[in-house]
Amino acid sequence: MDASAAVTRTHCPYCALQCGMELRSETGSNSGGAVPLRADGWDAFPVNKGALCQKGATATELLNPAARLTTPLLRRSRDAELETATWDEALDFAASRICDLAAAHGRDAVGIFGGGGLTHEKAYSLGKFARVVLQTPHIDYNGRFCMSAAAAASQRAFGVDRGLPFPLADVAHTDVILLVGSNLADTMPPALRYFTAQRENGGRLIVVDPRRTRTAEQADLHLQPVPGTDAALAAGLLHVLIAEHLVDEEFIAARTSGFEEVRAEVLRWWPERVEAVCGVPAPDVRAAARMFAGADNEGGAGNGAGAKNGAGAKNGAGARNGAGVHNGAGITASTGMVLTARGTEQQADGADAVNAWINLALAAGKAGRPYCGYGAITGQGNGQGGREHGQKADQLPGYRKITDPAARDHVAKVWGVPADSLPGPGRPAVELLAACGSDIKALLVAGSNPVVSAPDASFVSARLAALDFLAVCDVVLSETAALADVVFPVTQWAEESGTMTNLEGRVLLRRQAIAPPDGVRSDLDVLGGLAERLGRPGFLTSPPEVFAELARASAGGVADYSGLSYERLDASSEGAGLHWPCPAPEHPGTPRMFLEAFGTPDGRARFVAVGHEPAVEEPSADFPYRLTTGRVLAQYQSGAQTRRVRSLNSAEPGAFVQLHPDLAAAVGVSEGDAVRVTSRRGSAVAPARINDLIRPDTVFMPFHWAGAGRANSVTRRTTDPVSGMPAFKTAAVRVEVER
Ligand SMILES: Nc1nc2c(c(=O)[nH]1)N[C@H]1C(S)=C(S)[C@@H](COP(=O)(O)OP(=O)(O)OC[C@H]3O[C@@H](n4cnc5c(=O)[nH]c(N)nc54)[C@H](O)[C@@H]3O)O[C@H]1N2
Ligand SMILES: Nc1nc2c(c(=O)[nH]1)N[C@H]1C(S)=C(S)[C@@H](COP(=O)(O)OP(=O)(O)OC[C@H]3O[C@@H](n4cnc5c(=O)[nH]c(N)nc54)[C@H](O)[C@@H]3O)O[C@H]1N2
Ligand code: SF4
Ligand SMILES: [Mo]
Repeated sequence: MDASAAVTRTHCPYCALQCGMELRSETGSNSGGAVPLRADGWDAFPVNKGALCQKGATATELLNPAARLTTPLLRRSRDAELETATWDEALDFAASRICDLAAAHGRDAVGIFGGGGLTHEKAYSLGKFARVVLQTPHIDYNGRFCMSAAAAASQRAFGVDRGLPFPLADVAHTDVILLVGSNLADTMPPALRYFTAQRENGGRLIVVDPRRTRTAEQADLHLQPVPGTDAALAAGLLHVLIAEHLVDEEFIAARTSGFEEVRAEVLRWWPERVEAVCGVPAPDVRAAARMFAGADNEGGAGNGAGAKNGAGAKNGAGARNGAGVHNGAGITASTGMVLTARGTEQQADGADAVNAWINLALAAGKAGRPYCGYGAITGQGNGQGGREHGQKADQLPGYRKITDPAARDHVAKVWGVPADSLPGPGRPAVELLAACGSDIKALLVAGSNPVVSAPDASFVSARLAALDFLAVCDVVLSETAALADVVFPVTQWAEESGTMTNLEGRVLLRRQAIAPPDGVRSDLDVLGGLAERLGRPGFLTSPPEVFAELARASAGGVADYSGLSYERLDASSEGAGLHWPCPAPEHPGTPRMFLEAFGTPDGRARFVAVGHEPAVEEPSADFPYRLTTGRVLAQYQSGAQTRRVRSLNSAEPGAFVQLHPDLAAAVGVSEGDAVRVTSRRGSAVAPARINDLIRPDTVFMPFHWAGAGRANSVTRRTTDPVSGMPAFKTAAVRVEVER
């Protein structure tokens, strides 16, 4: 915060909603001086409009120096303990280990594992550091665990992956929303208001989740499938649309390709068969399909049939005033959205499952016009931006492909290196972690805590321990940092400036509000310091300069940021940000995409014929139930941050196993008993929470904790072949009382 300003407007350190917040000095309060700032909602910021969840409201506790690292740590030999070190010692040591290991085993023996919570400047610099300084192909990041399936599916269907191709506020004006595998009442509480408003406006909500969550409680219709069977369920809904002549033939003909293959594919998914596979009653499958098509003659958010003529007026991209409304079969004039999140995506068939849902939206004509479309609800703070500018194994800035010669030329010019010096694609996250200790000898981790959050975490911990060298940049001594040879204590969030892209593709400036504690440096300084020692001085470390270079590198790419700058983001209508693509300084940004054409070469959205056969680990006599995993409101991700915030920890102090009373009775478990959940990989133990909000054949565990309650000791490393997404959300397990 500059001395003259009493308030700094910035954004939350956690999720992809990137709620606007105002940070005020706490001087004179009874905080005891430990946390110098207080966070309040920023009323004018259009996404959260002043609301913060429990995590955002308490986020300033993360700034308490007592909770965090303030000096580099060094393990001088493999058996030694971590000791404090100077920055020069830590950087010298790391650079010499990287140098020695690359010399002995080749440049490909060094890898980087990044994070979707990092600012653009950090994520972009990690990608550049890998390709230019280390010259290794091996960089990937935790977004592979988060966004990869939806990203792959969107690219297949639309040619572009922008989580929501419309502002979140559009939800409130949409007739029917199909919300699949999202518990946003807990994971993005301030977003719930748009869904509440949608229903107040007469719209309807269908939720698909094996659990009756607080989100599902809001729904007009809740489908509770067996985990991992979403693709079959989506096929069932589409089957009903076709059987009952509810598809929008006019839209399909005008705006899409590939429907015939999909029509043939879903013929075999009649509702009774879907019921047998997914456990969703056939009448509910029919009801959901009719409701989604707007064919059950009930409700509607009052803007169907082009009534909402203002629809196009609000969007920057030359919209059509409701002209996009197709009257195909007479029913598709209603508006609708399909929104997915991790429940349907973190599956061994994650990308196919998402395409199955997109197929449904396209067939119903609910895409490419106002208040219609498919969106993925991005998770991490910069989950969207973190997947655009080169942190991904196969990617260069601007959402370019690293295998595309033109992309390589363009980016190499910006970086001032020969195009043929840029490595090719590396390995997706699960493979990268699995190669540690074999092909990969040295790894730099920034912005992730895979010891808690990676699938089959015991295996991953063993791989990390088998490395010759592990360096971790973090704010706190996470479980992963505790395994490292060098730990760099870095600045975070309100202690630095940076840019983020929220779930709507809105690029935001996260303003610095406070000076970092002594002894702490930015991730950018760590990379700059290493680059210098590795013979590449001059690596940019100032966030606005890095952003300016990123903007140039992205020019002409799918995610074109070249019209953006710190000055513009700062000034943009009181800091509300600008939506990409934004290819020129005078370009207004693009809040709504696809109204005229989709992002494919022919402008048509593609139906993707997917298999629909559930790719789950089937239960067996030894492992008769299914485990699914996810989140609770008061903890965030691996818990590295939120487990250090007092009020959050008292709200959710530890792991638990949610199970249905019937299952509890069958295995002899009572409320609060320690329950052991065991898969073919390993087991976790946590107290039972018994309620009828979950299917009787399924147990649920949140994944925020290390130790005995670590859910990822049980999950599997199987990944979706299309995207590399791990199947976090289904494992066959045994459930027992722990004695
Ligand atoms: N409090 C909190 N908020 C967060 C986070 C956090 O850790 N804590 N993390 C942020 C991040 S990075 C992300 S990615 C988002 C995630 O946000 P969400 O996707 O909303 O979160 P999850 O709890 O992982 O999963 C959502 C739901 O999927 C359901 N589910 C499980 N299996 C299946 C299935 O087979 N099919 C379907 N349809 N549903 C299934 C679960 O029961 C769960 O209720 O949240 C963001 N916000
Ligand atoms: N079983 C199961 N496992 C899951 C999931 C699930 O649903 N079920 N969800 C998956 C998903 S969607 C995600 S996104 C992952 C997330 O899991 P992780 O990748 O472990 O994410 P975080 O816990 O957010 O870790 C971020 C780390 O970066 C640190 N950090 C914060 N700011 C900075 C910074 O500016 N610089 C640096 N260097 N570090 C910083 C934090 O202190 C923390 O240690 O978990 C995945 N794992
Ligand atoms: S919803 Fe997300 S961005 Fe908003 S306050 Fe909560 S954690 Fe922060
Ligand atoms: Mo995520």
